[in-house]
Amino acid sequence: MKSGFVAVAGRPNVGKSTLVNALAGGKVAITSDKPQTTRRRIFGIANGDDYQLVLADLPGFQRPRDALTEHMQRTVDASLEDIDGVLFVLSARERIGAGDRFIASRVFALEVPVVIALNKVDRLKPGHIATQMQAAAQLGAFEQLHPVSAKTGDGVDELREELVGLLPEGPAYFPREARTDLPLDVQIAELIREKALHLTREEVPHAITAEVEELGDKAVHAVLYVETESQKQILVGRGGSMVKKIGTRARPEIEAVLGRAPIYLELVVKVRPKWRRDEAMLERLGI
Ligand SMILES: Nc1nc2c(ncn2[C@@H]2O[C@H](COP(=O)(O)OP(=O)(O)O)[C@@H](O)[C@H]2O)c(=O)[nH]1
Ligand SMILES: [Mg+2]
Repeated sequence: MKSGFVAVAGRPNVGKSTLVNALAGGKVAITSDKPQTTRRRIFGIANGDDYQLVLADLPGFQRPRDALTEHMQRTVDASLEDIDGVLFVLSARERIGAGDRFIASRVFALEVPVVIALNKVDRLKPGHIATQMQAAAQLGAFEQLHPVSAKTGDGVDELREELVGLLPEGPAYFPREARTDLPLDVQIAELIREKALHLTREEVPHAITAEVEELGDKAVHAVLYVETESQKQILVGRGGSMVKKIGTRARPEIEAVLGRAPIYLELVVKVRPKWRRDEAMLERLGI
């Protein structure tokens, strides 16, 4: 069989995580329109009869500002070693410019095959897509360029086939039914963080992290951490309305991940000043 690793690179918000989910055939990575949604490396695994394609969804390239972003950048650098190819994702909805060229300079220097996905082509005019494809083609010596929509699934099967074509002969690195390498408690914490990200804005999303403290048969105890008392007030909401909403949205997805229902979700909000600079906390979170 064919098996191997493909790293997914691209500017923030171009749809890397959404595309990894589409390629893996199910949700493995959380998504949002907030920067830094993806904080750790997540493997999305696409299994076929005769292949196992492991996609590494990564945080964006960035200049480290604190321990969190430094860890994230280290993750990116480490994940780019020993890969069989790169999936370079661009957004057809935005100008292809300096940010994409910066990432192109990194990925084409890796000396592995690069496949470009021009994402978000849903509801775009063919003329506009053609113009963006021409701009994308200037970025470097790519293998193939695929217009896709991670949202509708258009072009995703063809892209998957192309990526499988880059893989060498090899063993299955993960169980054939696995879709991700994340442990269950981390998957659940990520789902909770996603719902919190969707409901907050400005500096609050950056200050949120989530942790599962107890994962039982029928109950999940989880904590949402923020850095300040005022952020906590926002996440708790009036009379607890916000944290309740986060829980209500997360619960069905948690039940789907665990494959059992009903699950009782106990969710509390705690302040942990400067957790983003706290090496021990980052270690505990596995970031
Ligand atoms: N219209 C459209 N939106 C998309 C598509 N793929 C992703 N998005 C949206 O773009 C935003 C960023 O997606 P995400 O996967 O988190 O981007 P990442 O930062 O590159 O991982 C989210 O709001 C997604 O719903 C697509 O194919 N079409
Ligand atoms: Mg992402």
